[in-house]
Amino acid sequence: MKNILIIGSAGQIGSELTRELRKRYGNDNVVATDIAPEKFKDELKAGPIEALDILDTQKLADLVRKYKIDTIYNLAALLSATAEAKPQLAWKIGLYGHFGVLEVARELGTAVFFPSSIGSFGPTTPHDNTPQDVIQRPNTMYGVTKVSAELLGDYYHKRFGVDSRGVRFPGIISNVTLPGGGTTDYAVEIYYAAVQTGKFTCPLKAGTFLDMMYMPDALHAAISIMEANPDKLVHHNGFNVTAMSFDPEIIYKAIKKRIPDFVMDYDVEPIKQGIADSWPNKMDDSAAREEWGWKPNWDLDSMTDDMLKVLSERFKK
Ligand code: AKB
Repeated sequence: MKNILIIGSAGQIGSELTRELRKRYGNDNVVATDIAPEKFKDELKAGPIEALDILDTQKLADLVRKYKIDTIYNLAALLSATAEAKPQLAWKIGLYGHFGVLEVARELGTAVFFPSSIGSFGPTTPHDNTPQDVIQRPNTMYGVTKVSAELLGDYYHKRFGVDSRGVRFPGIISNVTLPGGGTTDYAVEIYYAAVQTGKFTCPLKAGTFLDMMYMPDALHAAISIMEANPDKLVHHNGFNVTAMSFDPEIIYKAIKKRIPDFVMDYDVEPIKQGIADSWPNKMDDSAAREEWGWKPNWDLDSMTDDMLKVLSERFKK
């Protein structure tokens, strides 16, 4: 990777990935784009920024030519619960949008990163130690777009030689830009609530286990897969990657150990609960470990220490 363009730089992953890629590849070599560039934090203005709607394939191609881009990170998406509220828009962004990215990649010879998700699995997928290659019949629009984009990436690789790669992200926990409309958002919100109010109402039931990951590991995954030696890759798109699996009680106890007055109750949101119930409890990520050396660095305890430290500093009374 020499010249990189990110679609969705103002989002939860995009804002931090832009910063990390610029640290490694230089400010001028990473173009930050978003449909809402007014949301860019000031530090993102240290390098090139552009307004881009992912559905504007012509503009994407113009930017790829203008900045001599060799790698596109496509992070544009509606998260799972929002996608259930707006399925038509989720399809357009997730599928038409990604089709346009792959077409630009085919014509102009760029590599592509696509973030698939635990949402690409469905109720008939084995929930424990979910294998890399297994039945994927998601029953959400988010999942339908994710599994379709994985397949499109594989197709463009085989048929046209496009270097399309990607991972299946679990819930990502972070403290720079809040996620919005995701099923796993509770695992971010709980830390903010613990620090700001000492109380949290959880939208998922106790016993709902899901894969999760701290943002530094997610950035490491998104960059390492694109830097991996292509000769070693058997899979290309949709590598399972995970760092931890917990349910609301386990994360609550990890926080309460550090903030003893913290309290949590439940008010289950049926849409989110239904989505979470259809997703794996814990994925097997051995293919990513074997093919490109994936290994997470953060677990629940180290992440909780860091999240609480950063947020307590920020919201100090
Ligand atoms: C969501 O909850 O929608 C996302 C995801 C797991 O893909 N965070």
